[in-house]
Amino acid sequence: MPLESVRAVADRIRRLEIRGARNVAIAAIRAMEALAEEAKGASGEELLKALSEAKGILFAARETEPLMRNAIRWIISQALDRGGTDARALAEAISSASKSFLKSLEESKDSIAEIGARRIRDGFVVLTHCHSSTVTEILKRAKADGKRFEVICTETRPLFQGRTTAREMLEAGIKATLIVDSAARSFINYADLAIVGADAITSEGNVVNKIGTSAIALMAQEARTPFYVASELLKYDPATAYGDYEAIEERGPEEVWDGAPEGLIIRNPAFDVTRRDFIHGIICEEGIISPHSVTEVVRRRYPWVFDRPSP
Ligand code: RI2
Repeated sequence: MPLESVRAVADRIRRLEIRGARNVAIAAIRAMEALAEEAKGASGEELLKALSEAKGILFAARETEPLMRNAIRWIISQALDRGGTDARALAEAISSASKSFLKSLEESKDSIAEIGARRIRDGFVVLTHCHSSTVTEILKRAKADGKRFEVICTETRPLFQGRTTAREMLEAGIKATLIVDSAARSFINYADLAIVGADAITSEGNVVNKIGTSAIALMAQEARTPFYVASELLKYDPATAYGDYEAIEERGPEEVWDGAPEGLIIRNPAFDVTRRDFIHGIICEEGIISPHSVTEVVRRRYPWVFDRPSP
């Protein structure tokens, strides 16, 4: 099977045309649905081989994407359980598992928005970093609930995703201020709350998010500004429970300085790790939980996550 849809989506993820952990996972799930469609006429053996290849291609697109990996693993395990080796049954199982995963992602987003919006009070200033669709959903829900508040967005070098957040806020009728990343320390004192998204949550309750997040968490601690992370529990990476470190994607130097002098070393990690001690709470579909309890909560709610993952 040619796997065209899967390759095309993986390319778009790699080039950051699709970004944000949720959007990446959704696009990958849709690619699996497309694969099931394309499988008409293929044998069970061909489809099983294609599934394994598709998984490899999608996993390799970006490395710090446990939500996508959990989703793909779950869909494949459902397909194998329900479809066996029959091509048609396998394709149907992939398609229905994909739909049900997408539905549960929507439900989680809705719960997180409802719970997170309650943390925002009238008159609040909320600081956020980068662009997280989970965070913007909370802010839009708070606005829909009639809260009056404003948002400070860091621009988020080098790719300026903060501009996306700022634009989205304006479109939602929310007052927004954009600052350069290095102004965060000057503005954290005006903030009543900081909320950021997550790309990955480790077994120790540490959070991997866009580079610069951990500095903001430190500042928030010093300024006594509560710092929250908004995330689906399925951004939990089970591999960290088995001893692996979460991989931190390092991107190309041209994103930082295109045309830099030859010989200059440029480092461009996409993410950093915020220790759990700096996080007031993780706003997730289960409620607001302590990062210390995340492994127990995931184990109770999504026990399959801990099925020893194939690499
Ligand atoms: P949602 C983004 O990473 C940001 O780090 C953001 O906080 C996180 O994904 C989660 O986004 P990137 O893909 O899943 O822009 O909340 O590198 O949309």
